[in-house]
Amino acid sequence: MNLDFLKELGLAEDNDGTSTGQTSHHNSAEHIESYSPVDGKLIGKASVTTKEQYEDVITTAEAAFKHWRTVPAPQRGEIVRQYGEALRKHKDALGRLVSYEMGKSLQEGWGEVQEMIDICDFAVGLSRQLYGLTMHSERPMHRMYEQWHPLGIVGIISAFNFPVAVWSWNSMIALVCGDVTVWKPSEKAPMCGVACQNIWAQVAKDNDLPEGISSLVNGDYKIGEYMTTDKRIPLISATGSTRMGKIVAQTVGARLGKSLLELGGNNAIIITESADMDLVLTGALFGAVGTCGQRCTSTRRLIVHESRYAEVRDKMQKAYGQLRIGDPLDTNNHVGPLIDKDSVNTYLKAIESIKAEGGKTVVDGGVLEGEGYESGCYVKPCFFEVDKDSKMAQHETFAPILYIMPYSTLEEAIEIQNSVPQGLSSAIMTTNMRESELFLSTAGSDCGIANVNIGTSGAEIGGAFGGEKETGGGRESGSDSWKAYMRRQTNTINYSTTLPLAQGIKFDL
Ligand code: UN1
Repeated sequence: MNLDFLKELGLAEDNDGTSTGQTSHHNSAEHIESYSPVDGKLIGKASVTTKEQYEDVITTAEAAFKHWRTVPAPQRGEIVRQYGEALRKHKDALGRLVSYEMGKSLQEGWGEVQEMIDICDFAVGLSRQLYGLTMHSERPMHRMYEQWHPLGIVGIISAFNFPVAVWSWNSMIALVCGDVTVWKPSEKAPMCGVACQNIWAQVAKDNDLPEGISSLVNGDYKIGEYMTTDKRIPLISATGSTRMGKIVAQTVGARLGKSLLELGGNNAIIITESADMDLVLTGALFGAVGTCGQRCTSTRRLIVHESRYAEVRDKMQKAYGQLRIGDPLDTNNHVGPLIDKDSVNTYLKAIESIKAEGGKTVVDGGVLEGEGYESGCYVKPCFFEVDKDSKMAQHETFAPILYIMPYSTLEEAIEIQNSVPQGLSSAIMTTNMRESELFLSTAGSDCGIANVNIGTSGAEIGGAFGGEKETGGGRESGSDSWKAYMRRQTNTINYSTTLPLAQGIKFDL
C-alpha cells in the first residue's frame, strides 16, 4: 500500500494529538494507537491529552476568543475560505487517509472531503449573512432589533464514521460566527483529527493568527467528560450513539449549558406501488451498504407495498450478489471493512438475534477470511425479511444489515416507519403525487430528513442536518443551523426625550 498521503498530511508514527494551532504540546506518556481496518496495520499514534494540557488548551482558547470575536465576520470568512482552499489542495491525500483509517470507499473518502470544502464555501457566504430581525416597537421613537453574538468556546465531539466532515460542519460555521473550537475526534480515527489540525496550523501560520482559535484534544470518554462538565464551554456539539448523547445531554444540561446532538438513526425507505425500480435499487443499495452500513443515515429498513414486495426482495438479492467487498482504496470495490473487531462482533450478535426472532435470510452475513481480509473487519452486507413488529428492526446496528417488510396501505407504512425510537432520515419512492405529499405532511414522516425518490443517506450540506426523538433534535450544517452557535440579543433603543414603559404601564412619581 502506498502511504505517501500520510507524509503529505504531516503524519509521522508518533504524532502529537493536542494542539492549539501552530504549535503542539508534546510529552504525553499515553498514546492512542490507530490501526487501519483496511489491512490491520498501525497508521500512527496520537498523544492523549493530559488534564494539564487540557487546561492549557481551554485557557488559550478563552484568550483567543477575546480576539476572534472582534474580527469582522467577513474577515473570519476569509480564513475559512483559505482553509477550504487548503482542503482542495489536499483533497486526494485526506480522502485517502479517511478511507484508510475509517475503512470507507475512496470515492466516499473523497466525497467526505468534498463535504468539507462545500461547508467552507457555505460558511464564507454565511459570514456576510448572520442576519437578525428588526421589529416595530410599540413605543414612539423606539427601535427594536436583534443581534447575534458568538457564544465562546464550542466543544466538538465527533464520531469515527465521518471523521472529518462532521467536525468541519461544526467548526467552519462556528468560526465564522466568531466562536473558537475545541475538537475531540473519535479515538477510533484520531489521525484524521491530527491531519485536519495540521492543515489548520498552516492556515493559522500564514495569517499570523493567535493560538487557540481551533484546537485539538485527544482521548477517550474521560476527555469528553472534561468538556461536558466544563462551564467555560457554553456549547457542546456531539455526534455518536444515543447512549453517549444521553450522557452528554444530562451532563451539559446539569450546568445549563447548550448541547447540539446528532445521534442514531433507523432510517427507512417506503417503496410504493408506483415506485420507479431503477431509483429504488440505487437508493436502497447505496443506503444500506455504503460506508459498510456505518452512516447515521444508512438505510436499515425497506417498507414495501405488498404488490411489489417479491420483486424488490428478489432484485435487491441479485444486486447484493454483485457487490465487491475488499480494500476500500481500490476503487473497483463497493464495500470496505467495519471499523474494528468490536463492531464485527456486534454485527454477528445482531444476525444471531434476527434469526432467533424468526427473521428469514434473503442474503446471509458472515465474516470474510483469506487474502485481503487479514484485518478481520470485512463482513458481508446482509438482508433479512422480518415482521413489522420485529424487535431487532427497532435498533440501530451500526453495520450493513437491512430489513425488508411488507405493507398494504400508505398510512400503515408511515406508521411502521415512525414506530422506531429514532427520527433521523426517511424516504419514499413513488411517482404518485398524493403519496409523496402525504409522506411529507404533518401526518407523514416524523424525521428530520424526509426525501422523495432519493435514498436516506447522502444529504447535501446546504440543508439542516439532524433528527428528532432519540436522534437528539440538533441541526447542523446548512440552512439556519448557524443560530445554534450564537446567542441572540434583543436590543430596544429609545431615541425620544421621555421614557414610556412597555404595556402602557404608568409609573409616575
Ligand atoms: C453521519 O453519518 O454522521 O447524509 C453523517 C449523509 C452524509 C452525512 C452523514 N452527508 O449520509
